[in-house]
Amino acid sequence: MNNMQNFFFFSVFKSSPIPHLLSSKGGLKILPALTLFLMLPAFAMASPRVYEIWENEPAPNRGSNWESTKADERRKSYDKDWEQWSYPIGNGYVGASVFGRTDSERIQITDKTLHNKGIYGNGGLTNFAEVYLDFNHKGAQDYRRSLNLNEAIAHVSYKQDGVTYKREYLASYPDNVVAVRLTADQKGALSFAVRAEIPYLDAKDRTGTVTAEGNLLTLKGTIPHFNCNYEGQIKVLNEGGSVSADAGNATIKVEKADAVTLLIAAGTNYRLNAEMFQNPAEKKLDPNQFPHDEVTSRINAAQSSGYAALKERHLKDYQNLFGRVAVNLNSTPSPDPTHLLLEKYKKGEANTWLEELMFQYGRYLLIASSREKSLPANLQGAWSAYQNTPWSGGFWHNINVQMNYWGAMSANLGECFEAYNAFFKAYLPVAQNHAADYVREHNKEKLSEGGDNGWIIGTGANAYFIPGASGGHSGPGTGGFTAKLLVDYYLFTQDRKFLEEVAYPAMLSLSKFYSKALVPHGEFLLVEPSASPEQSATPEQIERITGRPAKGKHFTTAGCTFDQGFVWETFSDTLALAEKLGKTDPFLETIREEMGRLDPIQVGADGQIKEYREETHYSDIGDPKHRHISHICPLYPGTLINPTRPEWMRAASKTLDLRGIKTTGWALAHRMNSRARLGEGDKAHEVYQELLRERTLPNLWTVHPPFQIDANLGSMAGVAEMLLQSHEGAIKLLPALPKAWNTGSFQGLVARGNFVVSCDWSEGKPTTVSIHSKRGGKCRITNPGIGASTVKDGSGNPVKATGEGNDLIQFEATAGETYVIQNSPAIKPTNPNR
Ligand code: FUC
Repeated sequence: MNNMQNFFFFSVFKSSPIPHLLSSKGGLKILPALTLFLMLPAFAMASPRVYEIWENEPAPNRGSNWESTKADERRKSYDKDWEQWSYPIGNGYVGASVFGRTDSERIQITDKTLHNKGIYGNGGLTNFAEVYLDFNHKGAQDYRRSLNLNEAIAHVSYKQDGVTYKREYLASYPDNVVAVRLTADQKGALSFAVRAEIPYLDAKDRTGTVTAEGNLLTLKGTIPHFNCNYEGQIKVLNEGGSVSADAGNATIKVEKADAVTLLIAAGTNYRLNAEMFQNPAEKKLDPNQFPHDEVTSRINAAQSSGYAALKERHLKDYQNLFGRVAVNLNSTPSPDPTHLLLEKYKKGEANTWLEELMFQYGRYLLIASSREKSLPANLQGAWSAYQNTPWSGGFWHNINVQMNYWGAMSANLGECFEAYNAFFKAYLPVAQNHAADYVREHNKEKLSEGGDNGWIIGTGANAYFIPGASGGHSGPGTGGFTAKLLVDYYLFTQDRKFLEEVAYPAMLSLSKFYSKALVPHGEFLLVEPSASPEQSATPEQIERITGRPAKGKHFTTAGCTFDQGFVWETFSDTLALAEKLGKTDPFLETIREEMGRLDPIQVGADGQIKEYREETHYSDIGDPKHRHISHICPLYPGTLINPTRPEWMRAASKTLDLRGIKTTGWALAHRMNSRARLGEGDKAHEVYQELLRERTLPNLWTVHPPFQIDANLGSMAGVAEMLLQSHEGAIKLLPALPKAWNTGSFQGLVARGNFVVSCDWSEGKPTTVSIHSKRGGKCRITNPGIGASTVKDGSGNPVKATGEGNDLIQFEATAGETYVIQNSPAIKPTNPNR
């Protein structure tokens, strides 16, 4: 046991809530060592390992270049240094990118609500501000910068002229400010200037001024497209020395201070509500509303708290979320700076430390970009240095935004989903109008004038706009894709109020829409028009299949697997939730009958899951290596393709083989989760390796390219999915464990039913399993050979458990209780193919 493990062992033991484990002297009662070991993971609430991204150099800042990426032909200004090297911190509302420079530090600020017209004309995220700290320190020694994931604090330290300078940066959620603390080991050593820039003013789609007065820099202005008034304040608080404003240069000068705290707050007049989506551009925001008072009061409150209290509140808030999950893939922390760690990995060096770090980074990024009362994590999370953020920095509903939340529940960050939940509630009235418009256009006789036509959301949404399912490149399956998040949120949390007030009404209503979107084709009911997201077909392919000239590069048809699959998932989920609530709406019988006529999954001549009903051989229509694998959605995040239909599982696996892994970041994350669902641990791991090798930057952001947060968050979900699954009515331990993770442990992953699960394993076999029930109810666990195990509660009392064959054990759990599953010697590796 190394020191760290030792520390962990004892700190866990000391905080053990089980009195009987301690003798009167506070020592151990003599218990069989094995039993003690078996019990540990259940009580490990904090991550014992320090996860850091770090470098020995500041981030370069060489400006941006105009170029296009392969994925997007439009030339854009790419700030590669920002994208590759800066470190992101965030509190859901704002993101800040820290460069850690010693000459002129750059801190780039994004506010998720600040939008201009955007590249599609309906709104787009834009850079809020650039903050600079001019130190003019050149030739610094012993330089180190890092992003500590256990604390969500970025650090910089170095020596200059014999003085050691230190900075720490945090984005506090409870106080909604970014705080930077600067210290030196000699009194009076801190002299620097603080200035700020409103970016892209020369593009003339924005007004703004920066002023300096006393110790306060203020940035304010408007982006006229939505009348978005914004304000940023930067307060410079010195200890020792002096602070003064140079109004002419809009700069604050710090001279000879001992320590300085900078407080940065940003705000706009944006408010998330239904009108935001209902009103035309010029009526979305009140031009006479200014964020000044609110930003001022946040800054003032933070100032009166003082840095120590701010930091304490930040740590308490953040660690409550982050510290819930620990994963150890039998790794050794790397001594290398992150870019080197990544380089070695790219060259083929196995390193489960990086795989673990990346998983925890995903959890970090979700916490930093999606909190209650803020907007959901957008395509770039909460970070954009651009005037026009790629793909408008929006919420893309044909996979990307859903992927952001795939792992929220399983990685024990359910609270982060609140942001999407609020967004959903706000856009619902417009989504209802979209549904009526769709039915009016495509299946008029089914329209209920003034009645309930359900709701639908199309692909490219943002903070001010949601599109309908207008056909084109993605079919209305986008709605079911979205709704899966609501269903899963309920299944994981078992929150009855959410079920009654949000999930069930949403599913019933979406089912109503789908029922109206289905068109009879012989004995079947098919979504029409229907399109498999973004798949592109050649004119020859389209003409051959339809006998008509192609109208564009996308194939619009009836009943592609993506749409049929999500209609099936929606109907099936609606019926399941209705049963939970004892609902007897006659419409439920309608969808039960319609479900039988969907024929969603078809296997083609090459043993593939067909993407289109018209297809015989794989890729008769469409790009054979396309990034989207929308016809695999019934496997993940859907549940229709499951082990009760082994021929479909085989076909899904074959399809993934054919599609390959030479693809974009998020597309790899979807493949990884899909492989996990198939129980193909090694293949899931291979995809994860590809993501790390080919689509990961030195700051561990993932790229399409360009940078998108979805693959960070989607691969985080993928790791959790490899270690624990619960979508088949039972908790499945280590369902897709690759050989590379032969031994390891996790604590705190969550299974549907709100069971918090911890597991140690060795040689691929679970050796220790503990389950904490948050809601009570039946707990079912499946693993080869687990049937003969015994179950004990937190006080060591045996619990009545029944096995069902060799591979399943179940017991009635009490809310708040922790159970330990003691392995039968018969237990086997979960994945026989390993
Ligand atoms: C979907 C994807 C693209 C890109 C965009 C933001 O439309 O097909 O690859 O990720 O979202």
